[in-house]
Amino acid sequence: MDALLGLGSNLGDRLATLQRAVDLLNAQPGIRVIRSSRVFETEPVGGMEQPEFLNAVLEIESDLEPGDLLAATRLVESALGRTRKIRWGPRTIDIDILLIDELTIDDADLTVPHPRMHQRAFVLVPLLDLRPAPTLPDGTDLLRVRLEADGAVHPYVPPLLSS
Ligand code: GSY
Repeated sequence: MDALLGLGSNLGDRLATLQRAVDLLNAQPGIRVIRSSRVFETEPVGGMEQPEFLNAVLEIESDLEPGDLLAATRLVESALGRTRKIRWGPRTIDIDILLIDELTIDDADLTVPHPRMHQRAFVLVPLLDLRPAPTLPDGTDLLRVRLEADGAVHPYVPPLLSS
């Protein structure tokens, strides 16, 4: 299956962390990173005073079941020092599953499409690098949605490369 992952970091060496996340994801059995969007520097969303984020979106190919894909992303987050303390707080790395093919999943620990992806410029702008006319499985045209979180989003560096 083909999936899109959202990456974000706003603590430590943010760019090195995103690159390491790409490399660790690519090294997971059953996951191949296909390509990355550019990396954007983005205003924090969620109301907390915190450093700016770097965000990117990755396209991956995977033969894992969605639950196993989630477990793999959690493993990579842990390897990069992510702890789950403050819900909207700063973090070394955040890896969100945005879309998996045309699937809709509503489980206790995994909702796909990601429930807030269509409201966030820090997801939608990088996503446009990979999907110029993005739609949700229900047909929603993501170019026509009203953003609730449209803080500043600036290109920072070219796409991440996977080794
Ligand atoms: O949901 C991801 C973590 N996060 C972010 C983020 O990745 N980027 C920006 N700009 N704001 C954020 N607020 C949270 S929470």
